[in-house]
Amino acid sequence: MLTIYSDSHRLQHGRSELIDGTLKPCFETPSRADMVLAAVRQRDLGDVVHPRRHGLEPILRVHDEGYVRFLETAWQRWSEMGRDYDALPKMWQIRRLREAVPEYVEGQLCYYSMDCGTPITAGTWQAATASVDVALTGADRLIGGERAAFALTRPPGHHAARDYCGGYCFFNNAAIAAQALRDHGMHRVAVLDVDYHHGNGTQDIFYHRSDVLFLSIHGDPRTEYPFFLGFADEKGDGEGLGYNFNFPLAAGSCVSTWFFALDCALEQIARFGAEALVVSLGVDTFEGDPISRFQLGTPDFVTLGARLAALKLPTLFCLEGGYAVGPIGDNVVNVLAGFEARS
Ligand code: Q9C
Ligand code: ZN
Repeated sequence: MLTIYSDSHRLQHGRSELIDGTLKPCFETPSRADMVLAAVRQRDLGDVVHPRRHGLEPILRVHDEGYVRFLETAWQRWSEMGRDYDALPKMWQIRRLREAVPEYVEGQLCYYSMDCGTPITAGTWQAATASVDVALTGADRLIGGERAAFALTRPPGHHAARDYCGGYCFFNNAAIAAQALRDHGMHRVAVLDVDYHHGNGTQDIFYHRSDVLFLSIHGDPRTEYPFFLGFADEKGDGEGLGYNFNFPLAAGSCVSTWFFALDCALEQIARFGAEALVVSLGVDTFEGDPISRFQLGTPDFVTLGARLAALKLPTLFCLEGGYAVGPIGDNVVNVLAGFEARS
């Protein structure tokens, strides 16, 4: 399987994250992508190519223009005020506060963020746009007739909605790629999110649409991030009613429970008649993940890949989460190798 990768991911390197009451080094690090790339090479998954630049147009197909312009200018405006540290919000536009977009950069940072764990740095814009290009180059390959591609996207994307960042995500790589597949003649596209956390951003983007089916298997938001979305009764709205499926599972759920949910999701994808599949591939479902609580073992990821291959669809994998840095490469490549073995 072809891998698309860009070194620009390294430009996103946040300093710290608030965990258990103290500032700790960010879990979402450049070493994650390095480890995945090393495993791709070591296990001879296939060629590794650089992305082609696609510009802002495909991003603006799913993201709000004000939000995109904010991200483009945020670091410049933030550092002009003499700040040399990561831009993180300290307040949110919660109930009964003004809804207008603030003018000042710090107010905008609060307005366009969902949490305080998604640092904007000097290199964020470059890294995030390169990550989108990685996903879009993968989509190009599918449009060109390839069976599958692996977009080694970092920073990840699935928590980024139309007009906010969060959960280490700035642009929704998988959603932008799914939209690009639609725009290039694929009539029905399914996005399956297997990251431990609910793909709130992707759900937000496609919630009112029937041409893109969204399905997510994740830790129950009653106890897990992102808390405010990802419940089973969210089924889509308007035209999109019946085209959104959430499979929240209790934190600590066992492997067979997880695979049962996967089977339910795959059945829906087959029923939908998808012409292409985008997989939001987070491996933070791994038993050793430091911030998540499912129990998949490294060999289980081979099974996941094989089950996905059984759909017989052109498939684009986009990397999302996974924070056990040592095993992340094997876990990701196991999915891709499991897929290839059954293709
Ligand atoms: N104690 C992705 O996997 N913080 N994002 C959780 C847990 C946010 C994860 C803190 C987790 C976001 C792409
Ligand atoms: Zn995650």
